[in-house]
Amino acid sequence: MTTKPTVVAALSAQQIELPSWAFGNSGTRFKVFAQQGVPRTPQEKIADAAEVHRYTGVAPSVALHIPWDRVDDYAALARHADDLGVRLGTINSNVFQDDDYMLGSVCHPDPRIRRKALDHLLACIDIMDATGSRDLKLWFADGTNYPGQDDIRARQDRLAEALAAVHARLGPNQRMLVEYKLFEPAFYTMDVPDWGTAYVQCLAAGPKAVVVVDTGHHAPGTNIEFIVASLLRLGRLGGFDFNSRFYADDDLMVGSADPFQLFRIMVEVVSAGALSAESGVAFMLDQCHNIEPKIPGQIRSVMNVQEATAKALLVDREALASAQAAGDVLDANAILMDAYNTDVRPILAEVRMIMGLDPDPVAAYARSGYFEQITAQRVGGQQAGWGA
Ligand code: PSV
Ligand code: MN
Repeated sequence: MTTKPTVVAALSAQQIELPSWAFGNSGTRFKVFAQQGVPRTPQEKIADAAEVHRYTGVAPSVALHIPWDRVDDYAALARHADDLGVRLGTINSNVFQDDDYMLGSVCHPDPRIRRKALDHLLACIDIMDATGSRDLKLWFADGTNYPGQDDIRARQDRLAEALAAVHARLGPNQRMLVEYKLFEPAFYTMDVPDWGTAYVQCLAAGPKAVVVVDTGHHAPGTNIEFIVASLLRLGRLGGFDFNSRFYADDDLMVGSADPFQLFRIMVEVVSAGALSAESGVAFMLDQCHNIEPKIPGQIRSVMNVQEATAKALLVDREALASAQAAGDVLDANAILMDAYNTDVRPILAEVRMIMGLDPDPVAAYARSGYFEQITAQRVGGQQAGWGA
């Protein structure tokens, strides 16, 4: 049975990366609602992310999206993060918001557009060199809307060519995370629609290419923990983009729509020994807070991941293994459900107090006055939004 000190140690060592774009204004294609105190610059986004880390203690890095977070001096941005007690994390490449990319980026039929997209990906690695980031995240909006629109196999070849070039440019301690998505913005074929395609492309690209599982990027009913278990077994799970979905790529707060699914995913992670930072699995949030305040939304999301993790750590592994070996279906299932049904909030409060934090991060943030401060200070200028 996992002992309490082991659970406490694992929970205090957990690291969850925040997305810079969670702090900007966001919405749907129907409306983006502006909120008060929203950052105008990458520096202000990092300051907000640092607040989430201040109250949770387990969110020490911020992912950037390029060009949304473009600055002149990335080393200076990394120092700014360091001054605020956090660091820059994954660099997310953006080859989907330029008119040139209407028919795709690295899979585009025109070699000029493919070259332009590849140059952007390579420029993102230059940024990683300056920020000290380990991971480059690659998500391609590439695909087709109509049967016959383009050659499916040729597009896979173009993708493979680009991924090989990116792989060749990576430094010894850098990785590329290939993200898949079932549909949207293309509706007939996406060029990386599923984990199988991502995995096959990673295998061809080389050992530094790993798959990232965005929990919102699957068809309803998909058994995501099976995918997670398979990728862990194959040594190609690079990380997660966590968020929740009811319908499609909703980007809601992780653990809000289906906390049991998040628990089942974390059970696979814990059972494969992949929770620690050294395991090479990156735990990132990829969310937008359209109608809720953003900093508390991120704090709540981090806490939701912590709760699912705590429950996964509480699974009595030895008892589960015996029940499984004995073919005791009901007992095995009951052992898992016992862990899921445990109220882990007291143990997480204890973990926070051991870490010198307030046991209630949401209340501590609300009391801090930070929101009132940014609301008063961030007047004028252009608020950041999805796309800037
Ligand atoms: C695409 O839907 C995605 O999940 C990718 O990770 C992008 O980089 C991110 O969302 C942008 O919000
Ligand atoms: Mn994502």
